[in-house]
Amino acid sequence: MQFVEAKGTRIPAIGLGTWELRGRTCARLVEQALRLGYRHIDTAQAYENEREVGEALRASGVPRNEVFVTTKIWTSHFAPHDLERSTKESLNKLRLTEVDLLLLHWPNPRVPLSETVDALAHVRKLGMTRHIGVSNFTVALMEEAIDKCPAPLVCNQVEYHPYLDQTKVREACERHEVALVAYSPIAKGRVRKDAVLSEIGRAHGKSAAQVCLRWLLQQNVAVIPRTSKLERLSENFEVFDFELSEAEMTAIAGLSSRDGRLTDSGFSPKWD
Ligand code: 1BO
Repeated sequence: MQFVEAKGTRIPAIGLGTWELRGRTCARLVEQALRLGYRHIDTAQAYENEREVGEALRASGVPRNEVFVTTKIWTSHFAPHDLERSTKESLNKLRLTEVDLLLLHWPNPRVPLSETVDALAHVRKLGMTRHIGVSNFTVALMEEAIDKCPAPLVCNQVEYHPYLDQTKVREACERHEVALVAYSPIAKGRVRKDAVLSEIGRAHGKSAAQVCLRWLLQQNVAVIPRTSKLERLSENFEVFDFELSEAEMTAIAGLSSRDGRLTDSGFSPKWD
């Protein structure tokens, strides 16, 4: 297993994303992923599947201390007491005493960031999570959070794939020793039909999706591809036995475009 390291924290470089997976489908995929060797599962309060993730974790038989579990607090729970209460609720649903990483899911300008990061550091101190971080934070917001948080922030989880240039966020993460975790790393399946990725894949005996994941891993980015198909779990995991050349890395970076972002909303910050 390869890891992405940040401030002494080791995050398994590949995990299973569970956004939009619900009920039995979610539980089946998480359990199977763990049986296949995945050791990093990503969930969130907003995904409404923490209960199923916890069930799958227990059903897999994989010891708890071998799996890196991330969950995220939704923005409506950012006021200090809410944050602690909703973290307890997440742990109850997961039936865990602590998670490995607890993230603020999106920035919320309606609650002062200093209060929210104080509360986040507090639940870490209480032992509800081993590590803390943020998600969907721009460089400026991430730097503000780092500045105001009394405990180390180890991760910024953002959308990242070849169609979306995230150089600024990636470089800021490097500067601050924050792990970048990429969600939607295969652009919700769009990379599968990409001519450039497919051609590079042919040279390595790999699929376009595997090339795309490899491209991220070679930038020291952790990836959490989501799939609803069992057969894709192993495909996404088999990305550690080949290496992209400098020229291939550059060709893939050239696929980004101004309208490459797939996840946006009325409450998004002004992106970098
Ligand atoms: C709104 C969910 C984005 C990915 O976590």
